[in-house]
Amino acid sequence: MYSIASEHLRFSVLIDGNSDLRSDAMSLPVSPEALYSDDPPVGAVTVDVDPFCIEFFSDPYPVHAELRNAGPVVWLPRYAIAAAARYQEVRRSLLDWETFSSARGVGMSDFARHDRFRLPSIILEADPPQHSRSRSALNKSLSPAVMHSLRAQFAAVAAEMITQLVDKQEIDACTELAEAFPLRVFPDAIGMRPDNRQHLLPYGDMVFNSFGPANSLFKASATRATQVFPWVEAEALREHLREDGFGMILYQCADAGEITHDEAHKLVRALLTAGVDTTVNGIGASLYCLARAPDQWEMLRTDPARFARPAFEEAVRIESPVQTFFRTVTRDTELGGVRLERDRKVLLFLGAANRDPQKWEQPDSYLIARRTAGHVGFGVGIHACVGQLLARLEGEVLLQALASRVRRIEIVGAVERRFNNTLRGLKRLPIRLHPN
Ligand code: 8QM
Repeated sequence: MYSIASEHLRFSVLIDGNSDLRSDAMSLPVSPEALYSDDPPVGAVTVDVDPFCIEFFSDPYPVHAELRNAGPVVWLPRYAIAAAARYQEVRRSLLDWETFSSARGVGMSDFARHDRFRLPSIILEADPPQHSRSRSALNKSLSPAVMHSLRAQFAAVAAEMITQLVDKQEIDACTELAEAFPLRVFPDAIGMRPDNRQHLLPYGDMVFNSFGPANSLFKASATRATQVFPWVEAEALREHLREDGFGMILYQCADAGEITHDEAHKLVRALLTAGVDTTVNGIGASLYCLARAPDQWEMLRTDPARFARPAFEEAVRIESPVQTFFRTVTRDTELGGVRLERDRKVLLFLGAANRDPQKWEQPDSYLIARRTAGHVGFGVGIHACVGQLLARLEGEVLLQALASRVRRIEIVGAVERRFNNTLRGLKRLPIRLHPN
């Protein structure tokens, strides 16, 4: 057992031994990884794969197909957990928040049975009515009007960055573009102080790992990043935010009595947690897709103002930077004809749903002119990404700046993947930028 050195974290992290987890699972059949003692739902086909290991992350698509083909609900014996990988069932569970609750955590562990890794988020890990209050405050801070006010500044930063990188010619698109751009514009827009922003990335890496099992990926990122917990909490304080940032809008909602000041602080923390790694991997996915699809790059270049946004959206569909989330079943129900009893966790494969051939034509092709409506890369229903307008704005202005100045992007070295229990993306993408 490993405890995080932060007074804000009252819960211990289950890193070694998992003794607590084991204690309520004593009678268990199952593998050492399993948190649960549940039996498979009747009618769920067993698929003995590990969707949280490096081998899977390196090429998840054959396994996604196996999971979709096996049935509407499958059973993963290694974790003793039910899962859905087809578009229809993923979408249905996301839409039915009353039956498929978020309040017991959207990771593998169930807040009602296991220790928590961090203080629960009052937006991600909440149901109505708490969720509704948090959500309406966040909606104000991330409103279309606020997004409109950010566009010119984002576009100016994108243009400046691309101009510098074009001069350099050979760059790592991951660190120098996909990470650098969000790390600059997003904390600026929130109104965060300039120092130490690079800590947001290992922090996010740890939180997104924590939604999976307590495997070696999670342990490694937790060891690296635990010290940043108190730092993130401090950054989210009102006295550390600029008056003109959108983080302050949450404190203004508190002044107006819509939420408490403590909730405002927690929601700024949520923005800092959810807003960086996600857009980094969305932009990274766009660059990776465009670098491998010269015809799509050419189409983007014919009209960057028109195609930049759809090019980003299609990358979110096909790469699905957030690959999975869990829900907890609150009442006996049925999913795709399979009975699910209350208190079960269900693993939802957003990434597999976004490539389900029952829903998508040429699901594995990156096609920027396709209709992407209905993809679940940002989720759907009451928990659908509240920052999606901001994510799209970042993706759009960056791709537009790139496609306006660059004739060709060429991969010039070994591409390396970054492995995370929830996020899909790269660590290294060496490219040459051929200027117009
Ligand atoms: C994921 O802390 C939070 O509220 C939070 C953390 C991660 C996310 C969302 C919210 C979905 C992007």
